[in-house]
Formats: sequence, C-alpha cells, structure tokens
Amino acid sequence: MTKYVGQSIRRKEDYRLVTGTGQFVADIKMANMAEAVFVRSTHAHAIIKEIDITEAKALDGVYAIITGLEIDGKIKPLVQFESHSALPPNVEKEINPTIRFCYEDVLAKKKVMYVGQPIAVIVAENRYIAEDAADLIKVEYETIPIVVDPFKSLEKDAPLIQDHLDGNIQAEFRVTTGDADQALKDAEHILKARIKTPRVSSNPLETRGVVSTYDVRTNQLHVYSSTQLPFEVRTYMAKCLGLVEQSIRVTAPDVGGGFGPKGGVHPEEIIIPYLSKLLKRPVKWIEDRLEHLTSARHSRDQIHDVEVAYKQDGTIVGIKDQFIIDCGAMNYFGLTCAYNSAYHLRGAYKIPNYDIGCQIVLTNKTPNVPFRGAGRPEVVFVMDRIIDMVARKLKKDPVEVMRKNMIQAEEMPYDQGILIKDGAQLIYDSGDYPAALEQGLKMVDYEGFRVQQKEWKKQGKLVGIGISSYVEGTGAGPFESAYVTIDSTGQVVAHLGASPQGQGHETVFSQICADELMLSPDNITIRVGDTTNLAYGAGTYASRSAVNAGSAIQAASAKLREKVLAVAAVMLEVDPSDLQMVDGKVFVESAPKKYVTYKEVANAARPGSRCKVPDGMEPGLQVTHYFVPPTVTFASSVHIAMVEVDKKTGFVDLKGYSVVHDAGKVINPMIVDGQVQGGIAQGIGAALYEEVIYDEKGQLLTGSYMDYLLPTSMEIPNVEKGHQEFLSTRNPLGIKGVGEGGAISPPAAIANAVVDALYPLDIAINQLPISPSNLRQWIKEAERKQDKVEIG
Ligand code: MCN
Repeated sequence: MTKYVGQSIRRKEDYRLVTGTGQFVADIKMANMAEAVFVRSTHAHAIIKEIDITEAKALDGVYAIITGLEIDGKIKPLVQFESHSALPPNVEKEINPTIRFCYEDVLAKKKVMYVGQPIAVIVAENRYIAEDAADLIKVEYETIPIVVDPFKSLEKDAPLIQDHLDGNIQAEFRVTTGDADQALKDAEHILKARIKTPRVSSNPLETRGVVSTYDVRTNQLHVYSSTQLPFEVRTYMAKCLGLVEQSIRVTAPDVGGGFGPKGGVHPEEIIIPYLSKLLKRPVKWIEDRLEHLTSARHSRDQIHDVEVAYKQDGTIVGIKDQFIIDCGAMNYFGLTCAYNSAYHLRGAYKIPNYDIGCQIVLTNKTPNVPFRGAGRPEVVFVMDRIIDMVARKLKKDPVEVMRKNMIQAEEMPYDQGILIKDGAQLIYDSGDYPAALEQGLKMVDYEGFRVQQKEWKKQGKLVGIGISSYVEGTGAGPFESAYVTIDSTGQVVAHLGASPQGQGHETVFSQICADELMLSPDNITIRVGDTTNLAYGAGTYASRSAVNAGSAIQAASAKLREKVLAVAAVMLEVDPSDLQMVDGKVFVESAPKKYVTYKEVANAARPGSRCKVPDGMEPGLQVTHYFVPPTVTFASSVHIAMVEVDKKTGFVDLKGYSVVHDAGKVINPMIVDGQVQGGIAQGIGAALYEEVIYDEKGQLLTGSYMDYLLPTSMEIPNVEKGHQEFLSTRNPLGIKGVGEGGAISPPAAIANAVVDALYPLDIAINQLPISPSNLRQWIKEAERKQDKVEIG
C-alpha cells in the first residue's frame, strides 16, 4: 500500500482557494447582519476628555455606539496571555525575571496609549453608514508627553505608558552560561557593536475580521474570526465577557495569512461578540488596510549591544549582549520573543561563555507581538553579522570563521548549557550544520564565485555573497489535539486543534492519517479551525503544527486502526493479527475473500445490544489524542545570498538565493518548499524594504503601501533549495517545523552579501532595512571614515 507521508501530493484546499470559492470572514453574509466600524485614537498619548456621539447617533441606520466608559465593568481588559507568559520554576530561578503586569482596555477609557488604539465602535445597517457616523464622532483629547524612543522611555522622568507601573520596563531577565566577563577580560580581540532590527508589520493578504452571531434560544455566541488561535479566542472571550466557554463557539474559516499577529486575542474579538449579543443580531467587522498597518500588532524592534571576545584564529570565545525590545504600549506575549532571542543567538555555534540580558520596554506605539521567526531573525542578524565582522577584522573569509565555530555532527546531541523557556535543557537533538554549510557552498560554487568576483570587481561590478545559518527550536508545546472518527457511512473525519492560514494542513494531516488507516488522503476529511469538536486545542504558531498536530493525528489514527481491527476481528471471528487493512476494507489475510468494510465496522461499533466492540473498549469509532512534546525540536538551515550593489543609487539587486534546510521527516516536500520560499519572501522584505516608522509625536509615517514597501514577485528570486533530513528524536515521525524558517536568515545573508560586495570599503550593516537611502548614507559615512577608499 502506498505511503503518503513524504510525497508531494497536491494541496487539497487549493481548488477552493484558487477558484474563489474559499470562505473567508469577509465572505460571510447573514440575514439581519449589521456592520461595525471602530473609531481609533489619532494621538499617541492623550487623556480622553470627552467623546461626543450625539450627531453620529442621530444618523439613520446607526444601531449602537459604544465607548470605553459604557463598557466599564462589563468587559474586562485584555491582559498578558497566560499560556505564553507562565515560566516553570527552574527557568524563574535561572533567569531571575521581573515581569510587570500590564493591560489594555478593549476600548480605551481614560487615556490612549498609541495611535490606532480603539476608543469607540459604531454598529450600523451597513459599513457606509457606520463609516459616516465615525466621522461625526468628536473626541476631545488632552495630549500628554509622548515617548517613542525606547532609550528615552527608560529615563527616570519619562512619561509612564501603563499608569499603574513605576516605570516603562515591562520585563527584564538575564541568561548566562560560562563566564562572558572573564572571556572578555582574557580576550585576544574584542568586537563591540550595536545591531538593530526595526519594527515591521506582517501584512497578510487578508486583513483581520470578526463576525459574531448570537442565538437567543441557546444563549450561544458563534464567532468567526480570522484567527490563528480559535481556542485562545474562546478562552479570552469567556474571561473578558464573563461567560462560560461552552456558550461560545469560535470558528476560524479560511484564513488568508496570519504570520503571528493574527495569533493572540484582539480587542475586536471581544467587542464584536459583545455587540452581537447586545443587539441580538449578527455583527461584522472587517479591518481595512490602514487599520491593519496602524492597529494590527507590529513586531521585531530589537536593539542589541554586543561585546564579543575572539581569538586570532577566528574562534569566538564569549558573547555579552544587552538588548532592548520596544514592545509598544502593551506586552501580550510575555517573554516569548525575548526568550526566543536569548536562547537562539548562538545558533549553530559553540560559544562557551554567554551572557545575554533583556529589557522589554513600553513606548507609545502599537503593541509588538511575535511575527514569523519570533525573536530569531533579530538574533540571527546579530550573530551572523558578528561572524562576518570578526572575519573581516581578521582578514579571513567568513566561511573560515563559520567552520571554526560550528558545532560538529559528532557532537550531537549538543547541550548549549542553558534552559529553554519550557524548562528543558537547551539540547539540539539532531542535525549536521557543517554538512549543510558545505552543501550550500557547493550549490553556489563558492570557490568559483570568489574567482569570478575578482573579475567582476575589476569591471566595476560590485557583486557579493553572504551567508547565514540558523538553528530553530520548533514544535513548541504545550500540546495539540486530534479527534479522528469513522462515521456510519464509513467516512473518516479528523478534527484538529491547530488550524491553517495557508500552510496546507488539510493535505498534510490527511497524508498522515491515510498512512495509519490504509486509505488515500482523498478519502479523509480534515476539519480545522473550530472549537466545537475538541475540548482543547492550542493553535498555529511557532512552526508547531506538523510536529504537534501531526503527532496527535498519527497517534489518534493508529489507536483508531487498532479499534477497527478489534471490532473486525469479532465480526469475522478471527484473531486481529490475522487481519489486514487496505482501502477501506479489513481482510482476513489467510482467506482474502472474507472481509468487512469500514462502514460495516462503524455500524457494528454503534452502542447497543448488537455492538461488536470487544469488552473493555468504548463503543463507537472515535479517538481523541493529545500529543505533548517533551520540548522543542531543532530545525536548521544555511542561506546564501548573492547581490549586486549599485553604489551610486544604493540599490541592491538580489542575483541569487540558495538554501539548505533540515525539517526532519518531511510530510509533503512541495509544501515544505513552498513554506521556505514564502518565508524567504518575507525575509527579503525585512532585509531590503520594510520598516514601520513613527515620528517623535508617535504618528505613524508608514500608513500605506506607498510608504511601507513590500517586495513583490518581481523582487523575489527563485530560491534554489537543498535538503537534509535528520529525524527529530522528540516525536514519533521525526518531524521538525519549517513554517518560520525561511524568514529567519535573509536579513543576515543579504546584509553580509552587501558588505562583501562593497569590500574593502569598511561598511558595517548593523541595521535594517538596506534601503537605497540607508545604504547611500552608510556608504558615505564609510567613505568619509576611510578617506574615500576606492573599490575594485
Ligand atoms: N511540513 C511538512 N514537513 C515537515 C514540516 C512541515 O510537510 N517536516 C508542512 C506542515 O505540515 C505544514 C507546513 O509545512 O503544512 C508548515 O508546518 P509547520 O512548520 O509545522 O508550521 P505550522 O503549520 O505550525 O504553521 C505556522 C508557521 C508560522 S509560525 C508562521 S508565522 C507562518 C508559517 O507557518 N505563517 C504562515 N507559514 C505560513 N504560510 C502561510 N501561507 N501563511 C501564513 O500565515
């Protein structure tokens, strides 16, 4: 029987997605449905003196207008998500964190903390009327001092963002192993640098959206949200609205990209259900693009001050890093990105003395949350720029310094000497990083490139090559769920706690289930994104679904197979070991004409006096399994970028891009390649184009795609992909995650390539994006410093 895991079968969901028959939140239309529009703060920091809704309320077709004060005491504020914030005691002890409670009212009551914060909502017959009414609402503000620079926010007399705190440090902690101070004292050489990754926005094709209906008869809310986490939305809706979870059903229908910021819970996911219950009718809200750029949560925004101790031969002996995350006005995800950064910085390198401290700082900006990579692109940029700078100081090729410091295959599993946030020891489970590097170098003919590069430079062509490598903890817990059933028609239906935003889950999970139940994936229906059929689900983030949901459906399907065999054995009066399953039938191996179909088995398993389920087993063909990973599993990759730089304009032309990656056992190679390609597109955006910019008044200057540049298909080269398959030792199929990986390394690889193209001009690209204007500026500064060194 064909095995489907490992095959590039076509994505089952694509027919509906590419023929326009998908069902996104915006597609939902219901009788009697009203539409909502939010009024958002136009100030970064201000007291709300008065909100005058008189004129707006008088507009024909306006059903309700709600402000923060009106819901005071009725809706609890949003707080830090517990599932992401709680630390096990051993981690608490080790990193000694200070974490300060902060919150955000779902509609601002007394003051606003950032531009775009929701302060009122209008529900009307349709969106046109609601938008007109929004224009008629007059908000009187009294502006108060604003702070947008995280360093200024740390100053003693800085304006307080969260009024109940005594400062703007939301959290701080330190992770250490070895003795970095001593390593720096004893160092042959020391490198110091400030390396910054700017704030970016995730920009899924589909903006956010919520539709809520209220059933008066059952007192049930059914909420459709473009969320990555339907179960979390249910939990926080219940908490904030004071409801029981059973009275809430959350559905994530087709979701057009999420990338992190559609994870968590947003004010709109609380207030729209509240309004549908209040008005006893369906209410719909669809975010527009300006709202998305302004109010949908941002990401990254880290500044690292590093000191590196290294030897003349290129060995890096120690790193000390103090970094800041500008989390905007509220930190929803606790130490998630911060700790990811702290434990991923050293990547594929063995650096025995390590000391990293973090401060999460509040400012008058939109809250900052995880986005594809979640703290890793920032530190991979730091680490790979360090490698490159050390190499250039020592006049060595960066590859030599990479080779010198990389963990060797025979050293696996490798203990990095610190803890992971889940409390486990940071031990890389499997992989061969030097082999990935060598494979990548071969793919781009690195040596040949170096020869050719000299020729190009003689001709005045500034062509460079840059490398980045990362190791990523994927498949984070705490668990994932699968519920697999065979109904009375013989149909296999599997429900999963994780739901997709474009990753192809319906395909990959049917591949796993198919292998266990000896069926074709076409015969398996995967249901995702609904809280109805499972008591618990975690959701899609942290490149975790293949590992966790994949393992859950594998185990649930295997248990179901055992049950089908047990019932069939009773029906056929043979021992289960004499049975074989093929294509929806269970055969007696020694008498292949004797068989029963899954449909017959399902009917024989029905409860009642004719039930053929053996004693000790529950009737029915349904199994739920919760997979709990022991800890994360480590995927890895090497990225190599080739660029040509136009020194006059500062334009970087990406000539080629190659990747070697290890995702453990691959379920569907085509989907994995697509994930890598898509991630790289976002990484290229981060490297060359994207930056959320605020002025000193906290006003967003990048509120449209004229100002916030995204790469298009024209800017994305076809990525050459090489594969490794080192099985994970932490789940039964040996899977590692891949969804974020592509986005992690491009900034580092491209920055290193640009530095290489401009060499011997001593230009340190320690900031992103490498936009033409930034690069022109850095070139000018470097030329000034070097008294106009000529290149070539
Ligand atoms: N896969 C596989 N074999 C493996 C690993 C993964 O076939 N060894 C498949 C999976 O089965 C899944 C896909 O690759 O179909 C990604 O798997 P995984 O790495 O488990 O990631 P998740 O499914 O948990 O998705 C989350 C991840 C993250 S964190 C972000 S951000 C992201 C990403 O996926 N957002 C995306 N990829 C995205 N892709 C799309 N189209 N849209 C997004 O919003």
